[in-house]
This record gives sequence, structure tokens and C-alpha cells, in this order.
Amino acid sequence: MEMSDLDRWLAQRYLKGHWDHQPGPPKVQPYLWRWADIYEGLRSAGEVVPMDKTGRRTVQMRNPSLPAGMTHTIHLSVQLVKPGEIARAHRHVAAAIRYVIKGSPKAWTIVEGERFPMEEGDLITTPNWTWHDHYNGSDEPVMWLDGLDARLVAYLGAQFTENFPQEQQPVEKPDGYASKILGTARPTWMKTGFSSPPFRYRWEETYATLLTLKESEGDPFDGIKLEYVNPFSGGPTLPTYSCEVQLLRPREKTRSHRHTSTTVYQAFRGKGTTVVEGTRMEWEQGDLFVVPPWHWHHHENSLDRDVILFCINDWPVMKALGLYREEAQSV
Ligand code: GTQ
Repeated sequence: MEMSDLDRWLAQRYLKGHWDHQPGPPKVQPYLWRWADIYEGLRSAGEVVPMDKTGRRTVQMRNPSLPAGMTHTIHLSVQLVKPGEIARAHRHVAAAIRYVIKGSPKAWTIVEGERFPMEEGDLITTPNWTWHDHYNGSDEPVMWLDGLDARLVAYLGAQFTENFPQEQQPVEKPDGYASKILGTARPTWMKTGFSSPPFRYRWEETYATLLTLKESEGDPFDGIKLEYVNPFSGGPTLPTYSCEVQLLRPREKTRSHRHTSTTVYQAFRGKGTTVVEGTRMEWEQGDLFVVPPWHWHHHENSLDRDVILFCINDWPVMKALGLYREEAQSV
């Protein structure tokens, strides 16, 4: 018997020898999606996709190297809710965040009985299995980035979804509830009941922190970078991923590094370049892009003003599983 005969014999029985090298799973490739395309697609969806039939009106990124999803773990979509519209209440195991692109104090994400206003640059979490729905009570359309660990959760076979009995859940908590009970003076008798509490990180505060730190050294690989922490534990935003924001100062060029975690970015303010394994990804405001695992990368701001990137990194899941590894390019 030849080795190839054996390979065939085994294959017919859904068996395979270690020596028989087959292509592995598809690898995530670096890719950039233009805001102009996303926006045009979303605006058209606003005309032809009815919210009552579909539940959510989003345009999803799809990585050209994958059958579905922006990466193999973290996924981004952009959602549009027009004036007066409701995105009905549901919950799922996949944990989500909203990062507001165009907001209003009269547009809300309601999570577990609290309404969180969605203003530009705000980050709002809807952790694993929390009820959530959206309502635009303003007279302008609102848009935001949805970030989810849905690909990872689906791969691991743990994706459950449930609809709320009504279209909207009742608002039962006072405005500002989470930020108050998780502030610096906390009630003695109360716990939130969530290890990852639903929370709103206001842009006003995040931006003020970035500006306060502008003159300091910063992170060698990422400039003035902040992590949005779980207000309960001080750990990452959510168990599976960390939301982060970074300001690159005028003419700042960061050092190159690579890590086994995967990162998705949104160019929140300004334009610049991220070099990924020698490929220059030139981004403009609103563009979204991927830095795949174990790819050398650095960022460049060639302008005379600040630029800001929002990103989601899956390092918490990689660290929890003992799979995180990082390497810096020597200077
Ligand atoms: O708005 O709740 O992009 O449940 C994907 C799943 C958005 C949402 C998405 C969701 C939502």
C-alpha cells in the first residue's frame, strides 16, 4: 500500500494521518473598510430595510478571508436608528458595546431597566445576557458602532438568544443610576448583581482624560492610550474583550509590536496610517480596519493635529486561556 492509498482509505472513514497536511482554517487578513461605503450602504438600508421586520438595521463588516465576520473573534457592525424608531428588546450570550458615531441626548440604549443616553463618542456596554433595546426619541437619525464577541461565542457553541415579551423593556431605574452606584462613593448595602455591569463611559470624561495626559510619555506602541475598565473589578471592559481609545499627537509615530490578540479599529478623529506587516493602511475619519493576530504594526500621525482611534482588542480572552504573547521590535 502507498501512503496516498492509505490517506484515501482513511479519508473515506473520516480519519486522517498526522502526516497528511491539509490547509488549516482561514487566517484573518488585514483589511480596511471605507466609511463612505459603509455610510452609503446604511443610508440605503434606512430606505429599504424596515425595522419592524428585521429587528436591527445594521451593516456588518466581513473580512475577505473569512466566510462571515470581521475577524474570527470580535465583530463590528454599524447601526442606524431613525427618528421615532425602536430596535426591539432582546438578550443574547454575545456581549455587545455601542460606540456612538452620531448621537443625541434623546436617543437611548436601554439596558436592564436603565436608559443610557447615546451621545457622540460615548461607549455603552450591554454585557452577556443583559436585556437591551434602542430608541431614538430625537428628530435626527442616530448611528453607532456595534462591537460583539459573537464570532467567538458562536464558534464555542454558546450562542443563545431570547426576545423580551414586549417590544421595549420598562425603564425602572433613575437616570444616571449605574454611574452613581459605581462611582467613587458607593452604597454599602447594594451590589449591582452583574460581574460586568451595564455602563456608559461618557465621551466628555474620556476626552478630558486624554487631553490631561497629552504631555506625558504615553504608551510606546499606542500613544496616549486608555482602557475602558469594568467599574466593578477594574479589569477589562468585558470578560472577552477590552475597549480602548488612543490619541496620537501631532507627528507622532509609534513603535512597532505584535501580539496574539486581534484588534479592530475605528478612526474616530482625523486621518493617519497604520502599517501592518509592511502594508500601509491609510485611514480617514470613520474608516474601520483590522490588525490580525501576530502581525507587526505601528501607527503614524502625519498631521499637525491630534488624531483619535477607538479600538477593541480580544486580549482578555487570550490572557485567560494562556495564549497571549507579545513582542516588541527593537529600536
Ligand atoms: O443592537 O442589539 O449589530 O443584538 C448585532 C446584534 C446589534 C443590537 C448587532 C445585536 C445588536
